[in-house]
Amino acid sequence: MPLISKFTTSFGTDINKDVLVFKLINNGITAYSEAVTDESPFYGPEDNFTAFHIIKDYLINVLKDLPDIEQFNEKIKFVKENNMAKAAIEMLLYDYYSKLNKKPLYKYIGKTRGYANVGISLGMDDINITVKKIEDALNKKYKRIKVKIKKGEEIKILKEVRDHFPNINLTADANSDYTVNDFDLVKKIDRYDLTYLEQPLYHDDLIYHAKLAREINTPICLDESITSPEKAEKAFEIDACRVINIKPGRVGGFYSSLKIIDIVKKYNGHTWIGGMLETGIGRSYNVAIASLNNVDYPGDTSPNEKYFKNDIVKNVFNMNNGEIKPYDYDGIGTDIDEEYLNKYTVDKVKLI
Ligand code: OSB
Ligand code: MG
Repeated sequence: MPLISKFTTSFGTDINKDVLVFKLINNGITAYSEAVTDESPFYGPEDNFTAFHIIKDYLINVLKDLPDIEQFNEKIKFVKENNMAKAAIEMLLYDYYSKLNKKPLYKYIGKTRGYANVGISLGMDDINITVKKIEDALNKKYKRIKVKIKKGEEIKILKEVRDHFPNINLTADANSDYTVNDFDLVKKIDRYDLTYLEQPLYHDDLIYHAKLAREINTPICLDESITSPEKAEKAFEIDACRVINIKPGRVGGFYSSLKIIDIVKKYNGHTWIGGMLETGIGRSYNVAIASLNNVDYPGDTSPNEKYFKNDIVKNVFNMNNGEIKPYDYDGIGTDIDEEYLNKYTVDKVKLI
């Protein structure tokens, strides 16, 4: 699916979204999910090919007996890591069971405020384009602006953005571009008064983030490093971060995401729901969980129109005053646009 605008991070540029979509039909119920893997393992260790393999050769066997969500999470422990593959199937079960219970997903999973607070994630661009995109986002009432940075470009980007917008809720995401030798450079980011700095160091690190946290005033938010509730617990135990970006795909699904939300609360941290440039299917899961009371910061859950001219759902989200309401239909509530789904489909496999 072509993206409306290219998306550049410290690890690369996306111009298209290549996505695995899953469909489960049972008992007259149709559930959908997507894997948040990409073509290449540049954000984390998985990609579309590894996820497909893990699902086809291991996870589908567990799904066959239609376990409940807890059983599913228990039974797939024999597969180590591969969280994005696991999440795609686990979340399919969340859609299925919330539909079976005739509840919208956002009411099925916890106490909700009824809407998600929305921020925007802007890829790296010519700085004038970034400034223009921030103006647009502020006009649309986004509640937080996140810019992507990389080593050597951070000062240029953040200085320019702060000069134009001295008072906005601003954050920066390095996608693990810095090393333990870059602390002096990273500490300069303190000047720009960020609400937090997202994943400055190695994708799987906690210890050096804790060390950096002792030397910098800007709170650290972890994304890539938090792959499980255990990791979240460890991160807070050693003060590696004050904030966690939860991507349900990265942590193995909703069951782990909900546990992490509780852990963040226990340590008086902050949390928000991230994004992986999802289609309307994955987006509906993200908006549902972002609406929970204990998700206190605005997430990367922009309306569909930021990403795709023609999404594969008909009922796209609208944002009002920086807020998006989850659908009030059962489950994830998406109305699949079969025409565009077919148009973009390059391959189809029946797994069960
Ligand atoms: O690090 O949060 C990230 C997109 C792809 C991979 C990693 C990240 C992102 C984003 C975009 O920041 C969030 C979104 O708008 O979906
Ligand atoms: Mg991130």
